[in-house]
This record gives sequence, C-alpha cells and structure tokens, in this order.
Amino acid sequence: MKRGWLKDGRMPGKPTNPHKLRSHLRELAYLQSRELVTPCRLLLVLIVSICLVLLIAYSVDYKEYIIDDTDEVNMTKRPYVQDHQCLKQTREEMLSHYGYSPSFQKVEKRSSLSLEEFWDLYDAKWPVIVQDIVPDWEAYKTWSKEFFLKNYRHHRIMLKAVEGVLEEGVAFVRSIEEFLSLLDQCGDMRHWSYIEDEMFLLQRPELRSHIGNNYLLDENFFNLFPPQIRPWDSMLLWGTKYSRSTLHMDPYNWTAVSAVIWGRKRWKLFPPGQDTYLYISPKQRCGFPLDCRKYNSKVDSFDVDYMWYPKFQKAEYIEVEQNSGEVLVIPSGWFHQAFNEEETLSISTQLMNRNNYLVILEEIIKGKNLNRKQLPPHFNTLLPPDQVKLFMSLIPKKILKQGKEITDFVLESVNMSSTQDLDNSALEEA
Ligand SMILES: O=C(O)CCC(=O)C(=O)O
Repeated sequence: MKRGWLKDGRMPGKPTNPHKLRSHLRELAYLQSRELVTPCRLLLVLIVSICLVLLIAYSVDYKEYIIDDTDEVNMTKRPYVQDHQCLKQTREEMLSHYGYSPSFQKVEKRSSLSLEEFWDLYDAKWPVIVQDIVPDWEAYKTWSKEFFLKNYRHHRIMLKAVEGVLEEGVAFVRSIEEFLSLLDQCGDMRHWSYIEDEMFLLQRPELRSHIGNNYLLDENFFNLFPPQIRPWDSMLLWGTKYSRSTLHMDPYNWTAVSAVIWGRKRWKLFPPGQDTYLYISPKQRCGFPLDCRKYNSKVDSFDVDYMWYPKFQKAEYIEVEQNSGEVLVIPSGWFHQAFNEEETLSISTQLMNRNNYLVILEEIIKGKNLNRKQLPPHFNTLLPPDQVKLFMSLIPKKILKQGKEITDFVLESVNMSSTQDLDNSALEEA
C-alpha cells in the first residue's frame, strides 16, 4: 500500500472535525508505522545500512589512496612495486612520440640508438638488441680460441657440465685447455658444458680491458655500491652447442646486459607477471652477503617436462636470436633463458640506473639487509644517485665484512683447486 493512503484506498481528505482529524492522524501514523516494519522494509534498511558502512570504509581507503597519490613512490613508507602495465603504456606513448608504430611481439634490433631513446623506449620496459657496440671492442677482434690457448692455456676456470637434465648440472674447475678439448666432443640436448665464470675476467685486468665501452651503461648506480658488495660485473660465458642458462630473473632483479663476442644465442624472454606458470618458489635465497631473493625456475624452457610442469604451457614468451657482435638488454622483471645454438662466447653484465634503481633497492630490503624504517623521511626527495648513496651508507658493516670474505674465498677456491671437482655446495653458497 502506498504511504499516505487510507485502508479503504481513499485519499485522506482535509478533515474539518477535530475528532475526525485526530482519528485520521492516528490512522495515518498507524499505517505508516506498520509499513515501516514489514520484512521488505527491514531488508531495505539493512541493505542501505550495509551500503553506508561500506561507503564510509571505502571513502577512508580512498582518502588514503588520494594522499598516497601525491606521494606515489615512497620507499620509506611502503614497498616499491614496478607497474608493468604503466610502463607498457609509457612505451606506447613514447613510440608514438618518436613516430614509430607499436610493436609488441618482437625484439627490435637497433643501431645508432641514443641513450635518451634507449631510456624512453626500452629501458625497464621492453628488451632490445643493439648492434653497434661490440664490434668496436678489442675482445671482438682478438678473442679467438687460439688466443685463449696461447695466453691462458693452464689458467683455471669454472664450468658447469650437464649429463642429463639441466637441473642435474655439476660445477667443476678445469683448465682452459681441458675445456677446449670438451668443445671438440659433439654433444646433444642432454650433454654439454658451459663456462659460467664471474671472476676470470676480473682477475685478469689486461683481458678485462678488451671489453670496450658500452654507452648504455654510462649511468650505472652499481658503481655507487661499496666494493665489498658490488656485484661482479663481467661474467664470462663460453659454452658448447646446446649449453644453456637456467630460466631465471637476475639477482636483485637488475637489468641484464649480454654481449655475444662470437656464436649465436637463442633467448626465451618472459614478460613480467607469470611466476605461477614458471614455477618460481618464493623461498629461494641468492645467498650473497648482501642477501636477496633468488628467482630461478625449475623449468628448462628448451627441454620442458610437461608432466611435471603442466602450467608452463600457459606461459607466454618472446623468442629472439642474438648474433655475434650484438648486445641484448633484458629489463628488470623479465624471466629469461639463453640457449647456445652453436659454440658461443659472451659476456654478461648488469645495469642499475634511473629507471630500475628502486626495484633493486626494494630487493635489497626484501633480502632483509636493512629495514625500510631506517630510511630517513626525506629519502624520496633526493636525486636517484643520492638515494642510492644514502641507502648504501646504511648497509651494516657486518655485511660488508662478509662480502670481502666471500670474494677472498672464491678467489682462493679457484686458484687452489687443481682439476679435482669443487665442492658444489660451497660454490653455490659463494
Ligand atoms: O648467456 C647466458 O647463458 C645467460 C646470461 C643471463 O641470463 C644473464 O646475463 O642474465
């Protein structure tokens, strides 16, 4: 019944008699109060109340969000999370700014790419291959097999040997001469060897100096790290055909930079946000003194066991071939795996700059090396390199000391061991 109508359906007229007026009013009040307590009304009141409560709760959250918005990136208050959707959109805008059409399924090969354009279009956003860096290097011109045999025949080097599946790879120390003899054996997908040595070039400055300039690394905040915990920056990778890396994201989630001196690599590059399909366990640690999470997949994307890893079928990736003389840059957040399609020698390094430094600092916090609360309130008002310097000054001395000890230990292990197998767990720890 509509409110204000009498039981018999009449509209209440204008009562003239005071008695009638009182009884009309009483009747109206009765009708209205009866209507209010119907189950329908009750339900409605309940729904409205719930909505009101939700609205109040939401507006409180929303207000907080608005406040955050003016203060969007603030590591002193909350974890920094890279917004890959936003980065993708920025790249699209930048592509149109430069007059390029969007290309989201391939890795472009570029020459004469300015640093500015690299930062705008690729850095932290999309992988790219740059073709005109390595050909100027002394290493590109002189590092033949004969060169290594002549100058480093008996020098020891760390390598991984696989007889079976990738997961069962074993680390060894061998001389260059012995490794070269392995190159002559013909392997297959389950038999191969791979030098993955982070110290060989660093210990031999004359060789290290053959790696020329790479302008993409002109701004590299790793140089602001104390030397004891600064990541080693020129890993030598020299593998037989079929050799390959694991499927992984790099320590501290840095930008990976690979330069092929000779040979050919095929890469599978996985855009961010697919951890479930790649079987990434959240509990792995890198075990460095400046500890970090380790992002290694159990899947060998070039030899997948779908019985064990069925979800991998859903993973999306881009494939690209990197030829001799080319540099591949893989942004933070992208899992990747390299496969040497022929005997290949390359050098890997890492990049931390204005576009990914917060990702790396956040990984260092996740590694429990320091507490977010130790960052002073003005931290995010500083320029990026000053933020990195301040952050580094807060790293406990104990960690720096351990860093030095580990470096000394690794150097000693490589120098002291003859051709006997190294204790793998010790190497992995290191
Ligand atoms: O070249 C390789 O085998 C892998 C290198 C790599 O994954 C890296 O540089 O991050």
